[in-house]
This record gives sequence, structure tokens and C-alpha cells, in this order.
Amino acid sequence: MGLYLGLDSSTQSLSALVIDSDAGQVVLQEAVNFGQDLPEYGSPQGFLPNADAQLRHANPLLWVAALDLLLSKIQAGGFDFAAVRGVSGSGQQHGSVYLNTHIGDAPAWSTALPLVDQVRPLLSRPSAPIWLDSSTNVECREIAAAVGGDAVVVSVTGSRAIERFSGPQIRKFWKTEPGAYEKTVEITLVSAFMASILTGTSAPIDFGDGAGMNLLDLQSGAWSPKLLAATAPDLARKLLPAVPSATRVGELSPYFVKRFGFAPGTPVLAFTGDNPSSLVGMGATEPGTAVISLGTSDTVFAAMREPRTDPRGYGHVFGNPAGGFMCLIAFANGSLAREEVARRTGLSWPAFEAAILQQTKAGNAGNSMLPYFFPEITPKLLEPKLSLEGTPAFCAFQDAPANARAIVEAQALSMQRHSDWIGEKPRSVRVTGGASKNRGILQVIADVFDARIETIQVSNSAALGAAVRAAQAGTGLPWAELYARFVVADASVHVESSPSSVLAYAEPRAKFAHKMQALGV
Ligand code: XUL
Repeated sequence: MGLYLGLDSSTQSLSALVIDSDAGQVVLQEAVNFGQDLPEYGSPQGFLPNADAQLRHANPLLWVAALDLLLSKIQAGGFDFAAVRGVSGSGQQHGSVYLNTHIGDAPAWSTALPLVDQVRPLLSRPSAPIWLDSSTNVECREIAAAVGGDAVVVSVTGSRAIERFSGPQIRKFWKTEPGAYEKTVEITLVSAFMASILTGTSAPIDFGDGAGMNLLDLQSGAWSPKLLAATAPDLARKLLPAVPSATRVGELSPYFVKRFGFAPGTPVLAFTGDNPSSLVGMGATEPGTAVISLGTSDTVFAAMREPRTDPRGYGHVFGNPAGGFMCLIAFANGSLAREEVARRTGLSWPAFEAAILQQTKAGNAGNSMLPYFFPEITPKLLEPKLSLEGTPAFCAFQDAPANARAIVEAQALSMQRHSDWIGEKPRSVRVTGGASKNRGILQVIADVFDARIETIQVSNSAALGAAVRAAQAGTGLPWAELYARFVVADASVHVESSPSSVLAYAEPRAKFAHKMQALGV
């Protein structure tokens, strides 16, 4: 039997998923919720509460404690870890962890002491800035200026200098705590940190997650000397060389063998970012299939045939764990904006779905809105905006069905426009996340993208992707064969584009583009 374990260290939880590569089955799913299961870390939402909404840090020891707790929980359930043939994982992207000792140089983990107590003295910074932190605007500007502008940062790293990305965060740490920065011997990411804990060695950052740092030269796969110099002094010495995602970074340390009964020598494959891992978990590592994740924020991601970059500067390019590159475009106004419309119109979710499917038509009889109830990152808008200046707001929230359709159409048109730079029209769109259950939303996406919609049975695509990556490395099976076994489309969802609705979006698309031009974004 070939069992492979995938772990996903996300913002609010650590989850585990085990697949049996022979039987083609997911045999176990378990999770630890940081707020509920580890209240002593005072992080109900996975990060340390801070009155300053721009500051979002988490305690890395929380993730270590969660790992111990999760594996104990699985063991208590009777699972035999000795049967696991390989492990991989993923982490929330961009979060950076600061160490005063390489984990490989620290004493081997002892089973006589809690793991957190052994990791605590190795941290040179007690907290890790995570992806929700937006406090580094000044540092972004400084980095871009030092290398010759945003266009240079985009062409080297695949993204312009972005507040939540690790490079600007590292620069801020150096500026505000130069002494602690100097004592730092290694800076790593959440993903590689978790792999380091598991192997008891210094596990390198992979191309998938490393590309989210504003430091990796996408062409060479090495840290860019230009960006390193613009970020902080001596940074080259604090980063291990980045590696392809298919790199075996070590084996489980004796601590995990002894404490949980894993087989000695169980290989650990490089961990990656949660989005690159989801690309695998959604079976979308080949161009032609895009993924839309409808969550608190919405994301669009897809494999790319060529490493293009977004000329408007909003999209990102990361490494594709199966080789090559992927794009990712994140929209802050995701379910929060949809919920705002539901709240203001008083529509329940079933009524919201019926409003789109039965009470309104593609194009919404010309009624359109902008989808920005909150500040947006794609495109960059610092203030909420539902209509252009001087244009009467259609969305007075009196025509509830039209408002329901208007927000979803605006979001879909925005997703399409802001992913057009990848130069690939997806034939199918795999939709995941809470709102993927809403057929109305799925139909609008199908018609705007003129693509077939698919949903996948397993909802934790990052953890599934990690397990599938471990299985690919362990068995050598082609990706397509693993996808056929594990990435199973939900047969009950049949959403195809309708030719007349596709045509009906020509005008709204042009109108949306015009609005973006008028806003200068
Ligand atoms: C991607 C991003 C988020 C995190 C969430 O750029 O910031 O999707 O990876 O965990």
C-alpha cells in the first residue's frame, strides 16, 4: 500500500490529508484549528490581534504546536504512520520566519521535551509577518526605486513590490530592528519552516513559494543580487538557495519516527505555497484549465505556457510545482462583497442564486456596478467604489435580483480582465471555495469566460496537492494518472456556457474596460 501524507499550514488551521496511491482513495483528513484548539496562543483567527489593521503577525510556535497536536490526534484515532511512504506540504504564502540558528545546526529534537520549547530559542524574531500584513508600503517604494522602478521588479520577480510579500517585510525588519536582523542567520517561509521542523534540517524554499518574496529571479531560479541588495544588507547569506519543487529535502527526523511511529527514512519533499499546491490539488498544472477560488478574497490562478508578467502590475507569477510557471491574481472584494449585497438587499443565498438563474439575464439589462465595497488590491484602489464619479449609482439596492447579478457579473468581468495577460483562454474553469456551491455564480463565470465549469470533490485542494506531490515523487506516476485517481470532478455539477449569454457579455466587457480606463487602473 502506498500512503502519502500532505499537510497544509494555512492562516487559521493546520490540516492533514492522506491518500492511498494504489487504491486511489483519500483515506484520512484531519485538522487543528488554531483559535479553537490552541487558545493559549491568543490567536483566534490564526494571527496575533493588533489594533493596527495593517499589522498582521503570527507566532511561529503556534504552527509547531499545531503540528505536534495534529499528529497526536491522528495517532489517537488509530492511524498507523509506519505505512506512510512520503510527506509533503504547503503553507500560507509570503509569511517569513527568522532564525538565529539553522535548524540543521540545532541539537536534534528530543522526545523528552515539548517541540515548541526546543524551537523557541532558535527564533531571532518572536513573530512572523504573514500575508495579511500591509504595513510595508514605504519599503515597497524604496525597493522599486533602488532597482529602477516597478517594471524592473516585475520583470525579474514576476510581481511588483507588494506589501505582503516577504522582501518588503524583511526590509522593514532590518530598518526597525537592525540588531535582531543582524543576529538572524536564516530567513525562511512558513512552508520551508514546517519542512525544516519535520526533517530537523534547514529545508530550502522551493520555486513555487520563493517567487512570492520579490527576491527570486524567475528566469535563473536564483535569488536576484539586485533585489537582495535593494532589500537588506547581507541578505544573500541569510537565504538558502531556492530549489525546484520536486526536490527531496530530507527525511523525517528521528523525533517523528520515535514519537509517532513513522518509518525511519520517510522522505520529505520540498513544501510549497498553498496556491501552487492547490494548482496540483485542482489538477490544473497544465495550461488550459484555470482555477477560481471563491473565498473571503477571490483568486484566479492557472498554469502558464510562458513566464509572462502582468503589464498592469497587479498579477503575480509563481513557480508551478509540476515545472514551469503559474499566475495568481488576488481580489480583496470576494465573498465580503457578495455578502454585503446579500445583506443590503435582504436576499438569502438560495434567493441570491434564484435571482441570477431565474429572475435576470446575462448583461443584466445594462445595469452594472463596480465590485469594490472595500479597498481593492486588483486593481489597486484605496477607497471603496461602486460606480464612477458623477455616474448615478444603479446599485441603490432597491432591485434585489438585479443587484445580485450585478455584483457577480462585475466580479467575473474583473477576474477575466485582470487575468487576460496570461494570453491563454481557459477551456475549463475549476471553481472551489465556499461560494462554488452557488449555481448562479457558476453560470455567470461560465458565460463571462465562455468555459465549462467543474468543481472537485475534495475541498482542501492545498493539502490534497501536497499529498499528490508526495505520491508523484514516491511512485514516479505521471501527473495525469494521479489526477485521474484523486482529482475527481463532482459529476452532479454540469455548468456550460450558453452561446447567447456569451454574446451578451461583449458590451458589458467593453463597458467594464472603459470604467477601468476611466479610473486609470
Ligand atoms: C497569495 C496570498 C494568499 C495566501 C493565503 O498571494 O497572499 O492566497 O497564500 O494563504
